[in-house]
Amino acid sequence: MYAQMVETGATTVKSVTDMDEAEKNFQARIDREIKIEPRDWMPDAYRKTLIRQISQHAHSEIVGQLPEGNWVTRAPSLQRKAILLAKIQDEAGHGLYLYAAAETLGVSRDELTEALLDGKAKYSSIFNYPTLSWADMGAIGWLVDGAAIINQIPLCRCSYGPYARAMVRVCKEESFHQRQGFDIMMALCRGSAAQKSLAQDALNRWWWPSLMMFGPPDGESVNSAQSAAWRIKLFSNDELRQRMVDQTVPQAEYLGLTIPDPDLHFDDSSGHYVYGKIDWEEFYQVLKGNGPCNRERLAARRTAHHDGAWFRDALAAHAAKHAAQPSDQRNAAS
Ligand code: BYC
Repeated sequence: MYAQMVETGATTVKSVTDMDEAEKNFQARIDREIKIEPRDWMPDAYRKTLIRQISQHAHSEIVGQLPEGNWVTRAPSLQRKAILLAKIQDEAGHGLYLYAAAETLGVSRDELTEALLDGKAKYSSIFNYPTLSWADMGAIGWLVDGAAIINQIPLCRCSYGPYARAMVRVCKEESFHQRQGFDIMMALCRGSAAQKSLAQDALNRWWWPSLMMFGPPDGESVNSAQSAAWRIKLFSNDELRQRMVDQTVPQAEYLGLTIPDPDLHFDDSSGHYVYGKIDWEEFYQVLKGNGPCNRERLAARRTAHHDGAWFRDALAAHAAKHAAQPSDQRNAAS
């Protein structure tokens, strides 16, 4: 379960001498930072790599609604509930833009959904952890959306036009999500001792999984070299992870919270925070389907897909009826 079945053929970088004329021209366009558009010629491995990454990203947005959905009915005020609902709705929208961007590469949304539901496609490891208290809504917004922004801002400049353009809007909305999460953390940290301890507990549980979101260390990242050559990836996993640590540690200090890493310290010579060892075994276990909530998340998606079948059928029947009408009747009806 949960193994990537998409063979992209992009785990080694093709050298210029091994490229044919079309591939050389393609690489030259990438190097000149010209965007690649759906109708442009592209190597098969570039297409497959994008389908892999964009669909994983889309699935993450959709599965990412589930941990937060757990708290909609228990939000502490009407205002917090309205904000959380709006955020979750935004994630559905992000999934939609991303599935649409993947479809421009010649794959159907049905195929992508099937790969997720069959456990063949990945989604972000972070969404396989449980949301145990209201403070987790703060920690997710602050840390998970914070990590998402750091990862996705560079994607606004990636080489594939539809993906880059989708990311511009996604990043604007993620920025609002991150602020709402930090606002929840601030409210808890300014509250009672019990509220502050909920915030600390949430940070303790979400800190390391948030750092894992950026993917394996550079030395173990099989896709990075070719994705960097194609300008799908503009920064390495470790570079972005470092950015996350550097940005978040002062925010935790402002909140009066302690990052759960005894080895964390600022290094004057590099100007960066040095952080402790990440438990990569835990990360790989989550990827294999053995995280705390993997089975629950997939079961919830399968149920939702099954329960929504009547609605999809109704939409398809309506579209077919509409298409069968002569165009003058269609215009009068609309
Ligand atoms: N979780 O060679 P690597 C969000 C896989 S949405 C699971 O470095 P790559 C949000 C990787 O797929 C967050 N799997 O891969 C939503 C690869 O396996 P395959 C999602 C992971 O692609 C709602 C293998 O490990 N964001 O933030 O070069 C609410 C080796 O890795 C993970 C995106 O998808 C992981 N964390 O780099 C709130 C952004 N990390 O496919 C927030 C777009 C790695 O070869 N994606 N793997 O079998 C990317 O930027 C890149 O795909 C990654 C990984 C940096 C994630």
